[in-house]
Amino acid sequence: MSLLTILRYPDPRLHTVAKPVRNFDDRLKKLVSDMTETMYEAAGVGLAASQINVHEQLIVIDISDTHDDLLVLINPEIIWTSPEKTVYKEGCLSVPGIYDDVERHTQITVRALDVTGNSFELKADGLLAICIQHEMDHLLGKVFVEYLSSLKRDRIKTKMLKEERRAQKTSNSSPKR
Ligand code: GNR
Ligand code: NI
Repeated sequence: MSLLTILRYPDPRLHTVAKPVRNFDDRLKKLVSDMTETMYEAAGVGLAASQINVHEQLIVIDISDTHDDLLVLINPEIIWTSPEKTVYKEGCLSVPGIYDDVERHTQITVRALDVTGNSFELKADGLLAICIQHEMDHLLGKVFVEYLSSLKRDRIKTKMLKEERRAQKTSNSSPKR
């Protein structure tokens, strides 16, 4: 198992559109296992492959408090959405420290493949439905801040770049022995 590096907004690679997974092989199983470990370590409820710079349609989700309810979605498609929508204060591991309201479908039905390539359907509501829509946006190259006003987005971009420069300075001024 290995921890993977999560890309941070405004990294342009986050806007890459993911391609379908074609091979259900050992490489895929290792990727799922490393993404799961990375999600748990970062205390996230979901992670899309796009966030670790792998541009394939692969998502891991676990909204449980106990880290024992893993959901793997490969090549997911939303096949039904409720007319009702819900606003929720979202966050993202690629935009740490930022939380803001996003409107999503309250309920969805998704069709996806599991890690062995078997197709399944899942009806979701609550945080799970929100999380699936958030992760599927990542696969399309979309980050939640793109739903916010351009004023908010620009402020977030500036804050992220400032923090990135700070982190670089800090690591340079304390060289490893
Ligand atoms: O950990 C996460 N929490 C979260 C909270 C509200 C709505 C969506 C999410 S997903 C996020 C992890 C992440 O960035 N996945 O892409
Ligand atoms: Ni995210």
